[in-house]
Amino acid sequence: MSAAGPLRVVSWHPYPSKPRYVPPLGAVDAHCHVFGPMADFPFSPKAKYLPDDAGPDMLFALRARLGFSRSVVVQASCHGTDNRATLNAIARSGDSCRGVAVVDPAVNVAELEALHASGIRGVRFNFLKRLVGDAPKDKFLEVAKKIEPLGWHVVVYFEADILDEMVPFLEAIPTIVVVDHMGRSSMSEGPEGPQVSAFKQLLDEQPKIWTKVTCPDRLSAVGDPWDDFAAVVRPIVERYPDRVLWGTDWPHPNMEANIPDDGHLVDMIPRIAVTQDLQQRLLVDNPTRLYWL
Ligand code: 0GY
Repeated sequence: MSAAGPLRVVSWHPYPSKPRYVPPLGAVDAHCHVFGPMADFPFSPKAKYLPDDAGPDMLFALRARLGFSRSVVVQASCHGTDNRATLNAIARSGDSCRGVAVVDPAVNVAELEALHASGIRGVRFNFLKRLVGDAPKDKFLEVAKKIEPLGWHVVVYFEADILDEMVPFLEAIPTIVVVDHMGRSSMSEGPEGPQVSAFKQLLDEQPKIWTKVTCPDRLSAVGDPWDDFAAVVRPIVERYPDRVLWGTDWPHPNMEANIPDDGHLVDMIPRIAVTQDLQQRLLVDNPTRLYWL
């Protein structure tokens, strides 16, 4: 704690490089966040980390530098169930953003309809103990049933060690389910490693499950240029070309070390989606289907 209050952490690269890879027209960054600004949108008293402000102006400037035209803002755990910072980013984007909210399980239909009118198209269920206090599966399933009539989907964030216990829960969700960061499967074990194989089995068994092929910075054991990530993720994109999304994860919550250069993240795209057709599906067709139709 400093004289000015608790330390607020900067988790993003100050000068991201301009990527060499140029995304197709209409490319979507389907996983990013905004933090505050805190003066307008205070963080949750239950937040497990206190980031510096990273608001919509910064997001839009980075997006333009990286060659993307649309973004999906995913409500970060530090804002709890108060979605105003996410809604502010969407409102200021001129229809170029959609959002994924975190809601109280007691949310009612009128509140969900208001979120829909503001650009929300999904809810996120977070199972990471270091980010949230509890993750009540029964309550989450009630929420999933409430959002189904709106045509929304569910985004789920969990780590590979609880995949087995997640399977029946994921099966019970009546909507499309998008798993963040491939369920944080280990990249160091290679494309046929036990965690990646178990995750692919889940995708084979449940065709409603999509995944975000994101976060080499979080998942790689070898660091930038993240060769282990490229080796594992390319076969996933090729096997499930219509069920994958890509995103920067900017402003990279909790990345105090190994903060990625966002330009390098974009340069990973042609290594995991090696044809123009795969890139078009990953960056344009799939996210457009989920968020803009
Ligand atoms: C991510 C990953 C993380 C954090 C959050 O909501 C969040 O705070 O999602 C993380 O710390 O792994 O997807 O942004």
